Amino acid sequence: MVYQIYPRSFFDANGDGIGDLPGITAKLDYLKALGVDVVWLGPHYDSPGVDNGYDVRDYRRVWAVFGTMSDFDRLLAAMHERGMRLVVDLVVNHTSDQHRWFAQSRSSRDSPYRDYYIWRDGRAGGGPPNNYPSLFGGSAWELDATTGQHYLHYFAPQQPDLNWDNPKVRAEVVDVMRFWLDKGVAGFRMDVIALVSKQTGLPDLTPEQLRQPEAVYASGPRIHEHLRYLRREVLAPYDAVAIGEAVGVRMEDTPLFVDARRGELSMLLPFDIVRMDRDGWRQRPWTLPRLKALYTRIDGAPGEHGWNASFLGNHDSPRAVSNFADDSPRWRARSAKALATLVLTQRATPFLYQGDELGMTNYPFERIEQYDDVEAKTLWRTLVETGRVPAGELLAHLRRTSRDHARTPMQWNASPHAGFTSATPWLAVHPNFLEVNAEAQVADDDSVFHHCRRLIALRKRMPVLVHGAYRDIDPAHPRVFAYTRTLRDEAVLVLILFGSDPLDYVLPEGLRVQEMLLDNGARDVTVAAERRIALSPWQATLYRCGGVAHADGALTPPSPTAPTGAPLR
Ligand code: TEU
Ligand code: CA
Repeated sequence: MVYQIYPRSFFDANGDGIGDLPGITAKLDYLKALGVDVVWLGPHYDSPGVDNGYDVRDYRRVWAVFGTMSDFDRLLAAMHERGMRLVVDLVVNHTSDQHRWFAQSRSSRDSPYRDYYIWRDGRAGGGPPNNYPSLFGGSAWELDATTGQHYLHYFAPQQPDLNWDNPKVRAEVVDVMRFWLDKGVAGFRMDVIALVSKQTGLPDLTPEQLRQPEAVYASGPRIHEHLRYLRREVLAPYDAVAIGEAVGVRMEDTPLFVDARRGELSMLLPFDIVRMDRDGWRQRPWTLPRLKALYTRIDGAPGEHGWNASFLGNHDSPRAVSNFADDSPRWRARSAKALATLVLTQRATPFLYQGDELGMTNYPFERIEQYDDVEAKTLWRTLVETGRVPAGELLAHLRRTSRDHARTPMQWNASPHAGFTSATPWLAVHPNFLEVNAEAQVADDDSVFHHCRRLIALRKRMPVLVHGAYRDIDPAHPRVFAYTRTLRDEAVLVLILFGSDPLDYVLPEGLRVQEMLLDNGARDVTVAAERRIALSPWQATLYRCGGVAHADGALTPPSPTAPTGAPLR
């Protein structure tokens, strides 16, 4: 089970208002109590902080605001003492524009570093070389006055894209990976790794392609060659885990990245669910059947020789309980537990994002000045300041989907600034920290924290929850998410009721529940003999069920002598 830490917002140990590495070390026992096996640490490298570290200035130096290299070594040693492993964030599609390579590259057309990046002349009549948009909004090209050429940046202008067609760049990346592996990290979460191979000739995008440019950016001609190179040169020799961030990857292409026989990545973090409701920067309404259909497709995507990652929150998404469930005071905790149940019962490595184990919620942003995120600011500059979109429309969108919702400081306790810092926090703390905080939840056995802890422990005890076949047993139901996990003669049924109205649910023919394994505190959990289950709002329950499992996850009805659904407590 992987726990994602956004270091800037986790815990501030030196009182400057910004989270840091000693802060993480101070909280390792909390993570151990939760059951964390692996920590994915967001970029900790020296950076000017335009994109909070996703703009690396020196890959071999710890960002001073987070601490020193000995702080990193102490953190890693403290993790190893607790049997935990560390995965670091590999950001090599681009560097910061303050990286020395780029300073050299932009200095002259003859620089030996010119081809570390992607430079092109503008169009004859002026303007950028092609119509590529940046994924943050605006053009993906920036004119550099010194040499009169444009350079490519899929993200902010301060994040120039590296040229992976240059073997020197690929060798530099391998060196950086070896540097951190030699220090003892277990592997990498690879930032936008599918984007590193650029389309030949960089032709304009068609109007259709412009609706989802990342799909073009993620299907470059040499991507699999480059990934096999990394596997051969460094990932295999160190037996390192390679977790690919899959923005832009089409689901049907998943096996090309993760089929173990191809020797590329260990797994992909699929974007289809967290971007399910998006049309560019706008958000579309979604339905539970659509979500369920995506889960079924994602479960099958890696193929029999591949593997998946399962997540609903990260530092680029709004808070899971606000985005997929109900963050009202009455249903926040119950529905956050329901989402954690969903994430932790998939045939995939489960990822929990910091604070989601507490059911932390979106922040009540009102004005653009309250946002920190370069993406929010770029959207404001390119859409509102140009008069294309009314301020109110963009603010309404950002209030639901901005990445800053996930970056408000971790809520540790009810002391000032939620115990995150003794100074003024770099980003506002959510006002609900008095009720929603780790200390209160560790002391409350019925909390989201303890539900996650029990789920993680159960998953470790039951191979069927890790490797069992996944089968949605009621894909059309508008409110119930019901699926089985089956492995040989073991079968678990997961029932989750979305929404705050109770519902009597009738199990499909042939399915019988035998015992309740875990539920999210929906007190009146009963299983009547005739297959009817009275589900209470946002109930999430795991049942062991009878019947013999087949490879496709189908269940043969239990033998007539098997106990029917006896009433449970
Ligand atoms: O995110 C890539 C990515 O998918 C984001 O562009 C996201 O889709 C977009 O912001 C829409 O919300 C990775 C990192 O996770 C992100 O934090 C970085 O900003 C980005 O790459 C550039 O490194
Ligand atoms: Ca600090």
